[in-house]
Amino acid sequence: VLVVAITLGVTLRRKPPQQTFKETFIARCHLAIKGQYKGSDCETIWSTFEQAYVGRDPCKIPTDAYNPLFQVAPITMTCGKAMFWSKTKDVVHAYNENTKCFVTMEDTLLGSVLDNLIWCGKEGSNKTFTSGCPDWNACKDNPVRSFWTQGSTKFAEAACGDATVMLNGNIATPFDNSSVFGSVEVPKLNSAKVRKLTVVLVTATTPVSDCSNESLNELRQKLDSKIGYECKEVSETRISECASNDVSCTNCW
Ligand code: N1C
Repeated sequence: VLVVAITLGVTLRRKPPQQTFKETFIARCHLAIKGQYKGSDCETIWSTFEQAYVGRDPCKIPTDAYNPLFQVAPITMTCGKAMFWSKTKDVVHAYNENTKCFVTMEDTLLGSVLDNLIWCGKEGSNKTFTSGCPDWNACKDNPVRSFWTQGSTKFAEAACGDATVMLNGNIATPFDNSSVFGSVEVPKLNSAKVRKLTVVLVTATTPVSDCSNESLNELRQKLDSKIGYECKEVSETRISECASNDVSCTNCW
């Protein structure tokens, strides 16, 4: 009786099987392909992705390891629609999900598949791990950081026409030189393709910084001098109004 009771107890307490990393990857990939990327094959994308990091020291994955991946699932872009962000992810995605006015890295196939995920490999194993992986800053060449660095490089290189970035006006330094936006994307904006960068400085009721903030001067200096620059302070309230009502893409700010 005791053995039966224990066995039953253990069985009942066992958690339902979790979706594996691969299953999440494939499921999200199918969703993305349904939306817009017809023709891509999720199994091919998965195996190309995996080859970048499986069986390798998770601190020795250079950005180039993902080049084959970006070849099978390239970043595509509509001119005038690129939206960059830094420390404003939630606002940006809440706004874009409703309005579809802009395209962010997470709207690309690979960006939507890998958003909020963590992965790495291990030497001597052919598995994908989702815990025990190096943190963003633990080592530069980790699988997650190298993916976003390479993806953001390609996303910024693809930008054309007018580009927009949402920065956070509720912090003292809205432009952070060491962020992905500051260190990877800004240097890749090419004046042959990008006409202007508009900073939308998103502010709460009592803003901490405005368009005259010193860090935004740094941004201007870092930007190719032939690219135009404009900064607008826009309240969070206004942005959610634009997201919920019929405010046209060109009329929110
Ligand atoms: O370092 P950040 O922001 O400036 O990076 C944001 C910037 C965006 O413009 C994106 O194009 O770089 C791109 N990007 C992503 O798309 C992305 N999705 C998820 C960079 N990082 C991304 N992540 C994760 O968010 C990643 O794990 C990294 O650590 C954060 C970056 O957030 P941030 O500092 O607000």
